[in-house]
Amino acid sequence: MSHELGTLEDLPADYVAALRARNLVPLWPSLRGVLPPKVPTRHTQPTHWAYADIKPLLLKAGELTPIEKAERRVLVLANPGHTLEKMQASSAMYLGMQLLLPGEWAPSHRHTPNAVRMVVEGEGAWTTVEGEKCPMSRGDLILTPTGLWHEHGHDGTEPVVWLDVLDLPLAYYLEVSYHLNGSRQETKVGQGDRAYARSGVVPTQVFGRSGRRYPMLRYPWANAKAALQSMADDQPDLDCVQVTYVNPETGEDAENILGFYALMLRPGQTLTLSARSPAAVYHVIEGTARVATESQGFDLVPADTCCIPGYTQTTLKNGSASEPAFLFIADESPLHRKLGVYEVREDAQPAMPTQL
Ligand code: GTQ
Repeated sequence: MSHELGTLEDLPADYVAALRARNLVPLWPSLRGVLPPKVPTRHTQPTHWAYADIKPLLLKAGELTPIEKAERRVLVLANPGHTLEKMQASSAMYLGMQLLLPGEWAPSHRHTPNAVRMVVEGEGAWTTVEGEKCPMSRGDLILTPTGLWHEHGHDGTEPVVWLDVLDLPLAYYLEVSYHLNGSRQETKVGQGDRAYARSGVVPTQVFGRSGRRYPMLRYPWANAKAALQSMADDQPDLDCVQVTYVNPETGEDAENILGFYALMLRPGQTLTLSARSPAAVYHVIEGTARVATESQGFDLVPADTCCIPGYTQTTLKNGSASEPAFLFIADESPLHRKLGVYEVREDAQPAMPTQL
């Protein structure tokens, strides 16, 4: 049984004016808007950003704007469903393609939003995070979590480009987004990706844990790719050949708010992912893939990126029948789980998260 709710027009204009003058609003005309039936309203639209479009415009930015005038020379991958001015890919995710030219330096700062970098192309760049110098090569994932100092530099000879993924829209919405500037960091000896390089053994801390919330800051692509290939070889029937980037001391997601994964599509494979509450970003590291919802599809080539809203069944199809495809995925799962709103819909019938 559905009742038509009263509208604003049903009310006397002087009554509505009297409410408004006192910063009061009647709920019932807007109730269905904020609590729609079964499926949430999503501003996030399925959106594809082709690297072939981005790269020349990013290189042009390198000519137009010196690094000193940009601090971070980034073209933001903005979702039109949120309006471009909001600079967000989804409700919680921000995406940007950052360019650093040989010899340039993006000065040290730290901020409340968490960030990661997925290296797209070019050799010789590095990000120093809390004094740990992290070399950047194609496919590497570098964390710069909340509050940690970070700066980028480039000792190579060709432009370097990477994809930034931040939870900036959420931090901004929460009114907790700000930054502090610092000076060039002293780099220290030792790297988390070396100390934690062998699976199954982690450094023993005589006095408890390392005390570092983020013991590993650099996740080399060679390691993630090797793990995926082993899984695919060992388990020929496994559909979802995927690894999660985790904190090696706790096994928890690498960062607090966004989740990061690498996925392999076998040659010719089609993989259907159930509708889930978080929005997701797909970025091709190697190979080609089609990312499709029931209503739309995008054909992705290396370095292409797309965003799919939450509550949307998604089909991933390898574009090649002979080569595997490797995707980097970012999503809002850790946030949804912490908030208690994480949901998987195996069929069209919604079930509240508390019943799962
Ligand atoms: O590299 O520190 O895309 O602070 C946006 C904000 C990159 C960065 C972005 C940032 C950075």
